Order: sequence, then C-alpha cells, then structure tokens
Amino acid sequence: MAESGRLSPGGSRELGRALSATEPSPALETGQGCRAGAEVRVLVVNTGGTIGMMPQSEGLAPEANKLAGALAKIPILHDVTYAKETKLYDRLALGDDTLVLPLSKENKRIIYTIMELSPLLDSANMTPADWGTIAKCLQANYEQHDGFVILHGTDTMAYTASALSFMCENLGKTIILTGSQVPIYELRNDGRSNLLVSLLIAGQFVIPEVCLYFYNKLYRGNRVTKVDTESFKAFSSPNLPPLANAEVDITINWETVWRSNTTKKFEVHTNMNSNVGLLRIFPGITTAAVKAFLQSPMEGVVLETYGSGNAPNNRPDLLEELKQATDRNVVILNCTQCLRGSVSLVYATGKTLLDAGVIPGADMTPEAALAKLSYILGKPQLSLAEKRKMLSENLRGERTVVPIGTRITLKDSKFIQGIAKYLYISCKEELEAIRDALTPALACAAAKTGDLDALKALQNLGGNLSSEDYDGRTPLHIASCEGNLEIVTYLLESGATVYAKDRFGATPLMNAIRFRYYNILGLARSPGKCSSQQTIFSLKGTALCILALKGDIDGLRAWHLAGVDLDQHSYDGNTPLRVAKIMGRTEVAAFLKSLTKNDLQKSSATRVILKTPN
Ligand code: ASN
Repeated sequence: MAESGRLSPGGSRELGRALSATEPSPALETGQGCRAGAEVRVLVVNTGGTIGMMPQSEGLAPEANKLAGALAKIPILHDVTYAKETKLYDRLALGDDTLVLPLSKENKRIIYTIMELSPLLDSANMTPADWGTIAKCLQANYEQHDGFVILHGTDTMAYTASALSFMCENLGKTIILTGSQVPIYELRNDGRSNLLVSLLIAGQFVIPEVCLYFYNKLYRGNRVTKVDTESFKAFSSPNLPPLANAEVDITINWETVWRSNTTKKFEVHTNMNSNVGLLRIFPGITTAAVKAFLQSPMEGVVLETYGSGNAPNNRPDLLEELKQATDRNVVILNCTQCLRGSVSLVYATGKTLLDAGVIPGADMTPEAALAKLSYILGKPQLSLAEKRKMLSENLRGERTVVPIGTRITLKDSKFIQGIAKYLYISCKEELEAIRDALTPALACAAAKTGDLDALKALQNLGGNLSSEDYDGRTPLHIASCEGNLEIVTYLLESGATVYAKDRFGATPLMNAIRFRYYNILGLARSPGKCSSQQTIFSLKGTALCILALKGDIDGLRAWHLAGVDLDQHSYDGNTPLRVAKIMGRTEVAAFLKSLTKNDLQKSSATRVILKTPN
C-alpha cells in the first residue's frame, strides 16, 4: 500500500523525543493553587475533518497548525495555571502542541499532545494509505501514551474506525475516533464536547478497542455507520449498544467491551488489500454490470443484499457470475442493505447465494465488512480456506456470533463470561444468548443434585428456571422425579409450572406420581401452586386407575396412606374400583371396597405428616 500523508506535532518538536517511553507519569505534588492528580498521557492525532475547518473561498476546509493554539484558549480544554505552576513544558520537554485538561472528577490530569496529519483532509479524501499513516503513528507512540484520540471527518469515519479496528492487532489501550458536525471555532459547536469526553474516556478507562465517540455515546468503531448529515447525533450502531454513555456520569458498559484474549505485543498491520469493493444489488441489476465489477484484479467483494441476505434466485445469469467469481477465488461476503439485523438463511433466495460460494456476513456493517476483507486479503501468508474461515469469525467484535435476545445484566457471571471469552464474544446480547442456551442443562443438573444455590444463582442471572432441555424436560420435572421437596418448593415459588409437558407428554406432577412422591403431590395440591386442582385430581385419578389396572395394591395403599381419596375419576370418567372390576382384579376391588369412611378419615390425618419433607 502506498504511503501518503505525514504526521508531525503541531509545534516544531518531535513527539518521539518529547515523550520518551521511560518518562514517568506519577501523581504530582503541585504548587499552591493546584490540586494533586495522577497524570495520564493521551495522544491526539488530528487528521482533519469539520472539527478543525475554517471557511475558505471554496467552502469549509481544514486549517493546518491552528487547533492546538485555539484549544489552549478554551479553559475546559486547557488548564493554563496548572501547566505554569507545575512547569509542565519544561518538566516534560513538551511544546505548545501539548495541553492539559483541568482536573477530572476522578482526580486525573489528562495531558494531551496534538499531532497533525499533513495535509489535513476532508475525510472524503481519505484513502487506505491514510489509514496506514494513522496506524503507524499509533504504533510509534503506543508505549508513551495511555490512550489515543483521532480527530477525523465524519464522512468516512466509520470506514477508518473499522479499518483501524482490524489493523490494530493485540490492542490493549483505548483508541477513540471523534470529530464534529460544526467546526470547533464556531460559537455553538459539538466539537468541544466530543473532544473533551473522548479525552476523558481515553485517559481514564482502558477500553482496548478502536471506538468512535459522538454526541454522548461511545460506540465500537466497526459497528457504526453515519446516518445523519444535519444532526449532532450523526452516527448509529444499529446492532450493538454503545460501549459507554456520557450523561451525568460516564458509564461504561463493561460487559460489551471487547477484550482481545491475548498477551501478544501490540502491532499494526498496514498491508491492506485495495482490490476490494462494495456491490449493492438492486432490482434489474444487469449481468454485465456484475460481471464487470467482479473482474480481475478484484479479490474481495461485499455484496449488499436485500433483507436478511437475499438476492434473486430467478436470475441464473447473475448467480452464474457470482459462482464463476468464487470459483476464481474472489471472496464474496454477504451483508444486508438494512440498517439493522443480520444475514440469515431463512429464505431460499439467501440459500442460493451460499450455494454460489458467498460467505454470510451476519450483522456486519458494509464498512466493517469491506475493511475486514481488505485486512484479511492483505495477509498473503494465509490460505484461501483460512481467509474464508476468518471472514466468518468474530475478530474484533464486528459481528454478532449468536442470535440477539436481551433481558438482564450478566456482569457478575464469571462462569458465563469465561465461556464467552473462550468463544470470543463479549456483548451483552451474546452473553445472554449463551446463558439462555446453558440454563436448561445447568438448571436440570442442579435440580438433579439438589443444588439449591446453583438454581438461585441461575435465577439471579436472569435464567428462566422453567426452560426446557432437549427432551422438553424442565428442572421441575427432574426435581419431581428426585422427590426433592425443597427444590420443588423453590421452583414452584419461582413460577415453574407443574403442567409443562416433556416430549413424552409427562408433566412434573405425573413424574411425582410415577415415583410415588406423595409429599410433592401434597405440595402441588396446596392453594396457589396449581391453578387447576381439577387437572391434578384427574391426573391422580388416571394414575390410580393405572395401578388398579396393573393390580398394584401396594401402590394404591401408598396413595391411600398419603391421604388421597382413591375414589377418583380418571380423565375418561372411570374410577379405580370400576377398572378393577372390569379387568377382573378381584383382590384390588376387595381392597378398594374395604376402605371404610373411617380409614379415609385416618388417612386425612396422615396427609399432614406426609406433606412435610422427609
Ligand atoms: N466533510 C466532512 C469530513 O468528513 C464532514 C464532517 O467532518 N462533519 O471531513
């Protein structure tokens, strides 16, 4: 990739010399009038954009070597007193391009140095070569700084943020791209607060991602897209909630923050492949246009399809072109034209593309997909199979791994987070999906072993204790089979239903009957636990009739001792006595007839005892 642009500090000093890696950044004892605060260093890389633009004869254009001087006159962006009293410039051998924020609420002093890309660019003029220049600047200054802010035009900020997110390998520090809709030199502008909050976040929080801050929100850089030319809220992250919200407090959404699971050294990969492109399909797109687009030297294409990844499957001409391209090893990634949602294989029209060798791009933005293609295809050491595999993986949190479904916070779940880390996922929605996938198995296991604490923990995580396993069995089914009254009580009180049917049609209640856990049956009968007493009685009647049918006098006696009236109707209206008579079970019939009113009264007293735990 060709080099373009040159970076220099706003003043004449060289940044590498000014901020040596060995330079300490301790909490300072300060002179009178200053409050102590730990100093942190942030590098601001000014690449251009509206934030630093001035009106010129042809319209707004970036103005070089002006920003640092202008910011130095804004008290919220530079504490002159602190700089003087701590002899900041002499002590750190820094030039006028270095400024210091007033003490933050968290008692930090954020010292920031501004470097400028030369020439400064309207971001419409940015190229991958400029991404490389920025990346190299980050690498050269990585050790000496705690965080990084990149000032950038909004037009292509989503592309640069996406590209940098891939180019920065093993990132362990915060990088934030920001800019503005109105130049910072105007009276009313969004640049001041965008810059201030970006500095505060980059200086005070380790969010090891390439982020984008705009209008009170910190986003993952490879999840954003520019959606508005007129509002201060210029960006949207449709498939991932913000990493942080800057309201009264700056709140970091830590469970969404991406962590790179590696201890390797930070590096930048600048060899981006330029033979990539975006192809948006539309009704009536010609085969000739598609064919021309896919010709050599094209190596990677983001195909922007309809809805959940659909393209016409009644256009063999078009599909043939795509197939021929993938056969020539052109990598094609399927992304939706919709702002929100994911490519999936719901429709036949989507499946057709898969058959043509097109890789589903999940919910990646076209910007992120293009940058990912450019990054992966820029690694000649990888085989085609490895490249295709990486494109389907989640490298920097750019795509959702599992279906989205939100409910509660999981920030306290070390176990689930451990799994999430292993699976390279980090956002709340993904964690919740994993929790939901694991809850049935874990809750059933806890019900089996009688682990009440585990059930409580799962419930605290927001797990649904009525969820079913692959056999449709709920924790209540299992606990009912085990006769564990404590667990059954807890589950019932947590809203578990005695009516859930497993794949064999059995309910928890039927399981308790089958295993003759009278205590549980008694509990299930108590008011409030079951909404339909009638159903329970009919189930009991059915169970009793089955015992009569089998000639199981012991079983019937057990029910009797449990205080159950044996003269009950089954679902088909039969009673155990009637069944015994019909089936010629004379002993059973005699037993049932022998039960006097007296016996039944006695058994009512027994029931109270049997209802308590063993
Ligand atoms: N044209 C400008 C740019 O992208 C738009 C902006 O920064 N708001 O550089």
